[in-house]
Amino acid sequence: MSDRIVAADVVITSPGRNYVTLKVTTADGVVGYGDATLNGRELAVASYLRDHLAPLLVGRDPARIEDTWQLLYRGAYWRRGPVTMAAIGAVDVALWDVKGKTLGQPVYQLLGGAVRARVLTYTHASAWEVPALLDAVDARLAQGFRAVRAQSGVPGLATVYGLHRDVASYEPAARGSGLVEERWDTSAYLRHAPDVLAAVREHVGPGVHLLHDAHHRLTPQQAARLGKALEPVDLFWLEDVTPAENQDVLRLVRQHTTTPLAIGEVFTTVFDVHHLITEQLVDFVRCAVVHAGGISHLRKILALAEVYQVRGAPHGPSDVSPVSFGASVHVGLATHNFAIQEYMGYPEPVHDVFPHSWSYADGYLHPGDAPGIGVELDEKLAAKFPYEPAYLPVARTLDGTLTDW
Ligand code: CS2
Ligand code: MG
Repeated sequence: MSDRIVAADVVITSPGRNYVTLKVTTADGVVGYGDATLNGRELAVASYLRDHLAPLLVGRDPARIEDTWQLLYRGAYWRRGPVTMAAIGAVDVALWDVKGKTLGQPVYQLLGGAVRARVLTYTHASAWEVPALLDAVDARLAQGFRAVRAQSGVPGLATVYGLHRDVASYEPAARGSGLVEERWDTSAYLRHAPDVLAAVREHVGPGVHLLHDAHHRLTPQQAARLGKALEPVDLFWLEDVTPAENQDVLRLVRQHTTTPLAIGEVFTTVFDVHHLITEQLVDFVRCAVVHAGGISHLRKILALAEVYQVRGAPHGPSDVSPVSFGASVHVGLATHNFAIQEYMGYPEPVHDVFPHSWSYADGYLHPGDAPGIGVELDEKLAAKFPYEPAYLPVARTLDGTLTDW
């Protein structure tokens, strides 16, 4: 192939929340898009791409996806980490997009073709009080979802990560450059959460998959206790029980509970999760296309996971843009041990800024059959939504000690 990359541009837009998109253009005029969004650290990845990777990309053969990945990963000397891996992920997805468009095939065909008809998805139901939470779950079931993540408020606490007292939505990043501080009390949460989830199970009956996210806040003992207390609820998974940099502690959790565990949204390479996988410390690995080096690297993580009967369940909040969300659904359709895709949904203008071939129907997703990833960027519309600083809150315990959010 004599075609070359002639431009690698970065577009930052904020249609309800911030997104960083890499646009790769080839000499033949083919355009590929990759998502480089890193919630709260968007501009660092934009600079990494503009200042350090774009000069390397211009003049390269876009067909050499794996070689480019190796160049960007090994060639920098500095490896891993979310900024580097999100930037490499954006390049990787943009090149898969170019390849698909060049060959006239949706990316899932290039990954070996469909292994299932559609990809199971779960969404969020969040509310401060239990009755409102049950209503939120009902609303999600009415939309056809068969799997729902349930989060509630905690008595005695004024705020809980991602929850709004009056709005049944979950969008943890607050616009504005000020730091938002929340108060957190794990004991109060542990006293309340099992009853909340039991009430949800009782309400929906046995046929619905229920999930819950503990947001990295528990000690190993607390995680074990919670997992055990939730066994009658029959969760699809309990997510991020501990700050999982110290992965050995999960052995203790495993010894005490059969509640399935899911971890990985903050991990960026196979080297960060291989222990979780090979020691079978989790049931689901949650690395996202965007944060784990793109389609090429996520496939390697999932290939390792397959050997150990660990299944893929990529992170899919609103801070994963429709571009990498689409890429994830292609991977989901073509990867045997892909279990479920999180779909939190997007603020309305996002669907217009990123017109996409992927679609949701009746609890499932499909990537569509447009060549490439099937997600475009309306640059004119994107320009109407300039970047606005937005940050996740931080949490302090009742005595004022900074804790895991
Ligand atoms: C959450 C995320 O979707 C999830 O499971 O943990 O919403 C997370 O809070 C954000 O992606 C942080 O950027
Ligand atoms: Mg999570």
